[in-house]
Amino acid sequence: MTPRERIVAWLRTAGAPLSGEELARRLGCSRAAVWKQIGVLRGLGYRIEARRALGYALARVPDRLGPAELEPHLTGRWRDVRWLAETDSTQRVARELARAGAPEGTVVIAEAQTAGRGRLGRTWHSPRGVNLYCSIVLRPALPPAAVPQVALVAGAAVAAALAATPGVEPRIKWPNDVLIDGRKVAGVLTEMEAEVERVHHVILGIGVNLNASRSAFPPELRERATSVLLATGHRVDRAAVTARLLAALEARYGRFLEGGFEVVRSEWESYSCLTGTEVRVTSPDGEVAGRVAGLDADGALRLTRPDGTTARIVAGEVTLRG
Ligand code: BTX
Repeated sequence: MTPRERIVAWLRTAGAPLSGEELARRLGCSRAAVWKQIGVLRGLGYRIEARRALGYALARVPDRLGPAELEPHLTGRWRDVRWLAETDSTQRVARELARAGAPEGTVVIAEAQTAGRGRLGRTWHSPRGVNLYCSIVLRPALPPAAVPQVALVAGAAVAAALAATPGVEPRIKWPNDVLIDGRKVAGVLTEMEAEVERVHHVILGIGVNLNASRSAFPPELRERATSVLLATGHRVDRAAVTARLLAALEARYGRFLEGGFEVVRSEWESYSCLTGTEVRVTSPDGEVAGRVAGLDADGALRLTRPDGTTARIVAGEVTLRG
């Protein structure tokens, strides 16, 4: 954490005002330097009151997903959060950190993205200050072919984290769209660098629409996208939801690395909106139609074709029939 982030974290947890002298002692700097940092924090939207003879007290924190705002909510071990007011794509930033040796669990969060990425070259619309855009550096000891399972694990974690919000019943559409009331609320993207047998790193990107209003989406998305605010009528505490999501993900990812996708499969299936429905899947191998039977132990989608035979789909786009 930067000195400013540490000041915020201390003021948040102190329970009583902290003197400039105490803050200077903790930071190992002068009181004048503390005063300067407090001024910068005020400029960033923190309301810090100076109580005579007592010290500084934090009256209000801005709605932001920086390390200082997340810290009180974090429960897991992934605590290295790199926050950016704006970037092109957190995927790009996380990839550069990974190439420079950032450890597993390094999290990049931006308040806005100017070139947010979806899968297959698509765009992820990323308006400022209302949603979650994060990328996490992972270093799983997996063969490259197993990496799509990481995205499924992430989909289950997103659904579980959202399900904890009253009134939200998330569903997953294979492979990893998360929907509320049939509209997309979150997307997951995995990008990896690997050799033939060994993964160097996976950058797991997650975008979740939290407090976006209808007008925050471009017209072409308004019928297909939603946010927690739009679905429930209530704004969420973005920092609390983000921390819940990171904890949900870390727990499931750990279980997945130990026991394989099988240990996450039944939870994933409990959120699936496709089981039993008639679908058409477009994949690199062509088009298949059938009824969704479920997921295989490796995360492949199992379809029962009209002639009763089974098809296994490892990648593709699903559309509902009928
Ligand atoms: P996807 O390819 O499944 O979804 C992209 C499609 O979803 C778009 O073509 C559009 O139709 C629709 N869409 C675009 N923006 C939104 C939105 N905000 N809400 C709902 N629907 C939308 C899913 O790709 C993977 C998305 C990952 C996004 C994260 S954000 C943090 C990280 N950084 C980054 O650049 N990408 C990831």
